Amino acid sequence: MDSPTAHAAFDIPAFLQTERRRVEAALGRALGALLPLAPVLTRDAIRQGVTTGGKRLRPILCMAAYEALGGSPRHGIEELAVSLELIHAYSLMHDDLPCMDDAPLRRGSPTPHMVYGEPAVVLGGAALISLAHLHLWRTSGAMGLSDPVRRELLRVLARAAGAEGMVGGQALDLWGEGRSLGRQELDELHRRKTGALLTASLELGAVAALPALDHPAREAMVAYGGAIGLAFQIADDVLDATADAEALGKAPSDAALDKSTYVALLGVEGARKAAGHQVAEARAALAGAGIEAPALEALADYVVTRDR
Ligand code: GRG
Repeated sequence: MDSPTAHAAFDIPAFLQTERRRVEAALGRALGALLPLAPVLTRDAIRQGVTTGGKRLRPILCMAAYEALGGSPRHGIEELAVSLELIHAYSLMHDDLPCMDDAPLRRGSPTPHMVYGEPAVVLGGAALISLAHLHLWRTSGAMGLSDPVRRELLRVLARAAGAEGMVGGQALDLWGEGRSLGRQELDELHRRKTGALLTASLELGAVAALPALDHPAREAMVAYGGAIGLAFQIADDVLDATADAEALGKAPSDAALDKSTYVALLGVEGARKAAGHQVAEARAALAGAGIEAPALEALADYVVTRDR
């Protein structure tokens, strides 16, 4: 999908490659510390869910927000940021279960329950939720953040992952199967299911970097996150409708699951335009707060131009 605002000066492929390496290294360290705390039955499933592929977008956004707001890359933000990836990994492990989307394939590989069985994935996913929060608590302490800031970080992650956010969105998603949802209902579903954790990624970076919890730059990051969250989902629907399972590395499609999508509602071109509109809103949120962040601007474009 071409973005009218594509950022020629910023080398997004090189940036993503460097940042992914940073995230993968921190994920390896996190798993080294956390896997011994998980039941033996769940360890292989957790390892597969966390380490097999993935764009690592949520930690990358968190690190980019932190650094855009003056946080130093030397302070270990990537250790904290992988808490988001642990929650994301659990959500995909559970999302693929037979009682949810019943998906055999993700990221080009058989899903963890196909390899290790449902009990390992149900329990491993559940273990990841608390391990992610424990990891956030430990890493924010190691960064030297104050206790009020650390509590706020935990609150942001817990709210985004839970009933008000991703789990609530997933419930709306299941309820919506076989129903024809309108634009407002679809936006609400995806603000929660996909958008809440993406927004929390920006917010965690902002809270960790800023000198005050009520700093206006935090609101700008939340607005940017909300806009790219919707853009991400609209782009996902376009990819789902226009690329095949092999290219995407996942199955089944939204159509096979009888889900409402932005493409069904707006058509492919209408959905592309709507995604572009959200990207413009995301950029406006940064500009309105005077935040200069070439990486975040380029990431907003990447969200709608990615091919998987
Ligand atoms: C407790 C059973 C139970 C469920 C918990 C499963 C769940 C609630 C929520 C899942 C919601 C969900 C799957 C959200 C993610 C939506 C999404 C667009 C995922 C794909 O994200 P990418 O493209 O994935 O960033 P990669 O593979 O790059 O990591």
